[in-house]
Amino acid sequence: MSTFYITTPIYYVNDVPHLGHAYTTIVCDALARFHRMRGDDTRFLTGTDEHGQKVEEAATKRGLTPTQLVDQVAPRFDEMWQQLGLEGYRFIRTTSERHKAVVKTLWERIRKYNPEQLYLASYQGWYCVGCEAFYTESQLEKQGDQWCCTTHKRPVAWIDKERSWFFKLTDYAQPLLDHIEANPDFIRPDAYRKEIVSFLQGGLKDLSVSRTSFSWGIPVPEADPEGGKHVIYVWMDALTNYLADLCPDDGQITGPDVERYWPSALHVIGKDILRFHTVYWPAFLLAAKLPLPKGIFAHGWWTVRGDKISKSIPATRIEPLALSEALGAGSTLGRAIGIDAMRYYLLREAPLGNDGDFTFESLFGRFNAELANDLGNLINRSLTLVTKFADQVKPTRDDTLISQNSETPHFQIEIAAAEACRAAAQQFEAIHPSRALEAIWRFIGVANRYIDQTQPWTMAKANDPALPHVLWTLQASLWLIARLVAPVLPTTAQTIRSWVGDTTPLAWPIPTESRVLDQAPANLVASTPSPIFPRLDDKAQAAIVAKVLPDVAVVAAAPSATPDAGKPAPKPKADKAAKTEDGPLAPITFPEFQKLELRVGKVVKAAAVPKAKKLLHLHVDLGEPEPRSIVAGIAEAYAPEALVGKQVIVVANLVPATIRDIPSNGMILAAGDATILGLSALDADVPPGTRVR
Ligand code: ME8
Repeated sequence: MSTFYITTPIYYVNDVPHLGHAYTTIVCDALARFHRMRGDDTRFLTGTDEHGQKVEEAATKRGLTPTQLVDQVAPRFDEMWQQLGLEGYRFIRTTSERHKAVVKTLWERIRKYNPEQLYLASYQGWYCVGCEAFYTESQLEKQGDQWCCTTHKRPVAWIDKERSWFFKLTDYAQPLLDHIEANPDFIRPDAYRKEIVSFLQGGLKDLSVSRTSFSWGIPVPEADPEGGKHVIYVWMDALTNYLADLCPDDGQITGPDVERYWPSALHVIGKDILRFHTVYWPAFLLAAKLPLPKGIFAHGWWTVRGDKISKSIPATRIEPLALSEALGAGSTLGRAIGIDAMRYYLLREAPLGNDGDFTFESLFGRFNAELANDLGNLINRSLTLVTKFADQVKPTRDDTLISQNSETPHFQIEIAAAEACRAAAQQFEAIHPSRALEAIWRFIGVANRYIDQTQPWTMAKANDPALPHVLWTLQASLWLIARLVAPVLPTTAQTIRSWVGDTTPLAWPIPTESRVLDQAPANLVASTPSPIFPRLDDKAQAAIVAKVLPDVAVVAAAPSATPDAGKPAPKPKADKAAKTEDGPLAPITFPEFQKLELRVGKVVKAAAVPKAKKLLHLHVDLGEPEPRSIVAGIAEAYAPEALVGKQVIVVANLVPATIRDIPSNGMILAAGDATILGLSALDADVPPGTRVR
């Protein structure tokens, strides 16, 4: 039995998960499911990255301690993976004792094998808190007079001579180049291998691996003679998770799970964190005399209208549960089917490694063409035919029909089935799920054509003796398709299996020569299906858009004709805007605007409202004799103490109200919802009461 160990990046807990995080995790889940079906001893790890400046700052911003923040947000990731039905994953948190112990061991091993690999000096240079990374100016871009990070498009911070431990990364350029040359699959896809090779050929600089300007991290396990209090650089800490989950509780990097799984480790990551995984991580491992993982596979980014889906751009924040809920709304199987549809779209639309632009038109195009039409109709037609004739005809395989003539549809579908099993397995193994799906859909196309060619309803009228074989083939094809789609569409697979009465263990079928359908159990019993992927009409599409991205103005119209599988989805009809509450409103005149009395306020007091999770009771100075009492629904995003002293903009002439027995005389302007909420900000200290025009 082979082993297969697959990991996702561990995600920062400065915010809750979005579709980008779900993407990597779903890719790994699909690959893990495939390997389990192949009988491999499979381990699948994900988790959360909880230390570092970024998380510390996010906590401060919300008026929380880092521990409070990470304990609040880390479970949201685990819960999301459970709600998305991810199978058999392990979840690691970098604040766990075992992880911390393993990081300490890694540091000590690096020191032990060559003490000079870690030395004290001082760091000066640019730092992007978003990436938690040090940059030279050549790696940044200039916006106005500020250096900005190319990923976050935000100004980087200058670190001025911070005392730091350095890792002698310089020594590892050549060993890494040698390893990459000897193991061409170490970095995939090939474009990323080439990028890293040229980066290494340019030479490396030693890397600062500790920070002293904040404390939220794992302490360096040895004293600084000058008394500096160092925490280990968050990337050295985070990368170690992949090993830590295999180690025993005492933190030693050894033991049965390390030996069993580490040699097969495959890190699936986004292209944003390629350098950390393919340069720093293997260099730390080489320095600690530990074996390297088997490989790193980097995928591209999902964007929405060209912007990377990210925490910082609210208009791109697609919430995976909302998306799957909305997609499954028309099916009797509900969200579970919506999850399958989302998985299918993510894995099919963009070949792994490439970027993908999320558009509703392509999502709805694929849903209607490939799930509702190709797959849904095949299931429906096949089962309806088999059950319709069940009283007169027992589906029975007839080998003679296959061997007689290689031109017959009976022969062709046998060949196509075996080919689909082989090709899909090969593509899943090579980490090309989109190509695996293409191969499976080719077979679905053949199976649909088989019905058109054989016309079982005509055969029945003519009492054709080949009818039992045709019905058997339809049933066996569904048995096979359930298995082939199972890694990507687990609920669909389970549903098909129950409809054909397949109770045998879910294993990946291995063809013998050019036959595989003959492995279908003899005792399958078909039952009547219900529509698994009902087509999304105009109304359903508009409802999905409104639920998922109310801010997106340009929305797909229903494709007027169903596109064929593989062909690009149709273009949307021009600018058909979703009419949602948040959509554009009718224009107003200037006098109408002037009726709004917007004023600058300063929060002087803030307190929770008893038994109201979302509400805070604020006292806001508007330059009037007494501060105003205002009740605001911002408690999920702000701790009361974080608000005192903040400038806000208040709608001062809102009709007074009483909320939970508290007078509320005005409204605070804010953008977003509980997960990311910003109060309207002023970039200068303006006296309370000043009118905003
Ligand atoms: O980088 N498209 O965490 P993170 C595709 N903690 N994938 C996306 C994506 C998008 N728009 N946005 C995010 C970190 N991802 C570190 C990792 S590992 C030792 C430490 C996915 O929360 C993608 O896998 O910023 C990316 O690499 C990861 O989320 C970044 O997550």
